[in-house]
Amino acid sequence: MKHTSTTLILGTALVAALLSGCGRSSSDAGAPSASAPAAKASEAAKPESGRAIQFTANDTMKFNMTEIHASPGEALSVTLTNEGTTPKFSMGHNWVLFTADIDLPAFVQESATAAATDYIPASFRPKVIAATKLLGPKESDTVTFFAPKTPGRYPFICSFPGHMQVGMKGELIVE
Ligand SMILES: [Cu+2]
Repeated sequence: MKHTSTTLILGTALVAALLSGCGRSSSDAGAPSASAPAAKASEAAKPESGRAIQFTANDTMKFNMTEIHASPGEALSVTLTNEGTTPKFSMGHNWVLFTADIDLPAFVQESATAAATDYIPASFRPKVIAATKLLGPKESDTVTFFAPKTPGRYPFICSFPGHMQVGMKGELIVE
């Protein structure tokens, strides 16, 4: 598992690709997965583009913003970039936005064992408005969605185990 500095970035990307490939093929090879169709069914219609919002995360386990604002039903395009250097298996980050009625303590408890689905348990998918992929170092992902039509405060977190508890959380305020 040692890389020279010249091959570190390529190696990390390769490992990430292999890991995600393994995850996919092992779930495909096993019993028919209930989570994939369920996740699709719960996804609402998506806009083709939206107002760009740039999030960053790093090895200090902080988002660059803990509060964002939107108007009801506004199309948003949220990008998360992991600027850290620690490998994904020990320091992955994602950005997960929930409905206002999410039971976060229950989510945190269940998500800790949901590594195979990027720490988003299938049972909580109906409460997820939008979520990026789980990102390793120097990776980036964009998710485009409509803000809720109902004004209110919608929590977002990083669902990697332990990260919400140390501050990787915030709110989308729809007003
Ligand atoms: Cu994180």
